[in-house]
Amino acid sequence: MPPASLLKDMIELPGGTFRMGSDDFYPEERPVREVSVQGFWIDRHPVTVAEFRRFVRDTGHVTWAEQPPDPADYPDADAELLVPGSLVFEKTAGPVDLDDYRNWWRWTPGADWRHPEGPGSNVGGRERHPVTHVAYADAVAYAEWAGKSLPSEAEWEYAARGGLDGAVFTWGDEFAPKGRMMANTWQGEFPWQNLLLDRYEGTSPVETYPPNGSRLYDMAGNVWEWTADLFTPHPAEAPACCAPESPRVELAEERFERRVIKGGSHLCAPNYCLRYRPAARQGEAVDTSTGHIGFRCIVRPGQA
Ligand SMILES: [Ca+2]
Repeated sequence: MPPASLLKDMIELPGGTFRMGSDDFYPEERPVREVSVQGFWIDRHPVTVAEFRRFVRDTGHVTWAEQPPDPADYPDADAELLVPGSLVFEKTAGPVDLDDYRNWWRWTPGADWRHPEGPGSNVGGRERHPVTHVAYADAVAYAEWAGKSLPSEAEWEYAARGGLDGAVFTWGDEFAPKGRMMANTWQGEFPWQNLLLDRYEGTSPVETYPPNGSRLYDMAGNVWEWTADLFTPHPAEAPACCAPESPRVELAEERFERRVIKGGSHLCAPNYCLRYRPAARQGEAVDTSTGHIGFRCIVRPGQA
């Protein structure tokens, strides 16, 4: 049994068997199959800015986005891209070609977890928001520091379903039951018109919306979350909409492996990316950080 201090703000889930994936939405979620997981503990909410700050203060960790890239990793990249930075979402003035995510993702030198919109921005007042602009290695480093692990995709999806086997959303089959917004997503026409029915344009404080059946918060929307699983491109994969590659990687022709991210984010809109669902998945290159990806950790029995 892990020590009580480790399990603070974590929820214990018994092992079980569930239907993973969906046949009703995007190709990369298919097919539905039965999967079993052992029991584990999982963070009640995504790792927050305040929690990540404690980790950085304790370890001196410098995130991937804050480090100058090794030119050897990006032999074809322009010199101007070989500086610390991250991808920042920028709302457009009107409708744009949805097939090209460069229309709304801006490579932004100086953007990192403390400066989510780039130099001049800060996280003041956002201590309880999920940390963002973390690459896969940053999530792994945090988990190791905390004595935890990143979940597998199956563990993450099992937790997200909260006992509602086969449901479309983590709370049921209806997007807004009785008009109630259940997650921080994007209402309106992405990427230019945000109706803010859920009140938040960017990230929101964790635990703003109701928990799922396992008392877990933000398992849908707000930020995508890294999992430990390698992402294998699906033969009929839908275009990567929410997992932009840094322009450096695009030039370097995918030198970095992709890991599965889950949960959807505040940028997921029905007209573009209906992915605030437990079955939804994308593959993000491990060197890439953005303003809409964070993570949470688990503890497996015997780990501590
Ligand atoms: Ca929103």
